[in-house]
Parts: sequence; C-alpha cells; structure tokens
Amino acid sequence: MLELYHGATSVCSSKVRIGLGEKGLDWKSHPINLAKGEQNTPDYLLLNPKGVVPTVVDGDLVVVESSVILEYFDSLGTGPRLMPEDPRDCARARVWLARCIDVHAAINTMTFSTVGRSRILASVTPEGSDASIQRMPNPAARTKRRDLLKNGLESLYVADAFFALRTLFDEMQKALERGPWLLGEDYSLADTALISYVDRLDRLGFSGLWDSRTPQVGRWLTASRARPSYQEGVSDYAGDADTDSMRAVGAMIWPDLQQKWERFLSL
Ligand SMILES: N[C@@H](CCC(=O)N[C@@H](CS)C(=O)NCC(=O)O)C(=O)O
Repeated sequence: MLELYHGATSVCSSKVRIGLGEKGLDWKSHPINLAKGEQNTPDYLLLNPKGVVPTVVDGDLVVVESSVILEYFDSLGTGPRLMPEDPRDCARARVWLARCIDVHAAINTMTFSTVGRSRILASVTPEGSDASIQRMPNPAARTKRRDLLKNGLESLYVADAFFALRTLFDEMQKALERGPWLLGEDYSLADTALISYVDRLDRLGFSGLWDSRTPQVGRWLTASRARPSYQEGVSDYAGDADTDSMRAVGAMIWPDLQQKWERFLSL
C-alpha cells in the first residue's frame, strides 16, 4: 500500500492528498508535525534528505517532490486518468507541474513573511526560532527563513514571489478564459497540482491578489473546492478556527501587502 509522510496543513501535502482523493487510492498515513521539527529527524531524512514533506513510499520505492508524486499516482492505473493522452495537452499539463517549484517558493515566502512570521514572533523566542531553523538541513532554506522572519514584507524574496505569482495568475487567467479548468473542458493533473497553493493564499486572507485583476482564479478556486477531493485532502486537515485566525492576522497585514503588490504591478 502507498504510504504518505505528510504535514496536516502543508500545501504540498494537501496537494498530494487531493491527488489521492481524485484517484481513489488507498493509503497509509504517517503524519509529520512540522512545528515540532519531525521532518528533520534522522530517520525521516533518510527518506527525504531536504527535510520536507511530502514523501511517498511504495514498497522499496521512495518518491519525493509533490508534482512527481502526483504523476506517479496517475500512472498506477486506478481511477480516472488525470494526465491527458494528447501529447500537446500532456506538455501543457507538465508545464503547469513544473511551475509548481516557483509557485511553492512564492507561497512559502508569502506565508513566512506575513502570518507565519507574526505567529512565530509571538510564540517562539528568538533563540528557539533560530535553533529550529538551524535544524533545517538545506542551507538555502535556512537563509531564506531567517531573512523572511527578520524582514517580513521588506525581504528581497518578496519581489521574487510577486513575480512568480503575477506570472501564475496571468497564465491562469488566460487558460481559464478558454474553459472551466486549466487545460479546458476537463479537470486534469494541472488543476490537482495548483489548488492547494491558491487555497493557502486565500486562507491567509490575500485573495485581493487576484480578485479584480485575474478573477478567473477565484472562480476556479471555488469550483475546485466543490470537489470531494478538496474535502478529503484539505478541509479535513485545516481547522476552521486556524483559518479564521490566519485570516484575522492576514487582514492586518493586507493593506501593506496590497500597496507593495500594486507598486510591483505598476513597474
Ligand atoms: N518542492 C517540494 C517542496 C516541499 C516543501 O518545501 N514542503 C514544505 C511544506 S509545504 C516543508 O516540508 N517544509 C519543511 C520546513 O519548513 O521545515 C515539493 O513540492 O514536494
């Protein structure tokens, strides 16, 4: 049976759980508590040397990278096929999957420069926070986390995130003007791959990033949330109280974020 190592509210874990739901696959859960640093234990690092979730184990096969995991699920022959047969549509889907690397980096930035940062600063001492960052095995991820916690929305990483998000929303708007889903009429692996990232921004209270400029993104998010896989993969793990508290903090940060976003768009 497929075994999934995952974090309850991690976006990449939600993405993979949505994929499991869409494919109707059975799986065994290995919860990893990211706040407690369980992603950095020696045993877990043997599976995933970067100390990140998700990881899938299928017998003697270990699969990392959420988009690769989704393609693996789709290749197993259970449930509806989510990668199109047509080579051109298949290439289009793979471009969406490849974009997820940049998009995830942007979501990480938007989380830890805003609401994540406020929560950490309010609940963990600087020494405690630095000790947990020091346990992250990837030096680039450590440098980034320190910078986001120190500088918030003034971090240089925010410009990179804005660029990735503007590109994402523009491409989504164009695609979704042609049909209800990213590849047109049919739901595909491209949609599965992107839902949890956009969902996170909405849960942070940042839907203003697309509401007026690229409104198809919001329409698509609503349609994606209506699928049973969203309930199984996201809602069952994200408490309403936690989302309400994220939105409340996000609402205080939004005016500054909005100003910076609009300045970026005008350049
Ligand atoms: N490109 C990877 C990114 C994985 C990743 O960074 N996951 C985050 C959660 S969404 C994580 O485990 N972070 C651990 C940490 O911050 O220490 C994927 O798509 O699987």
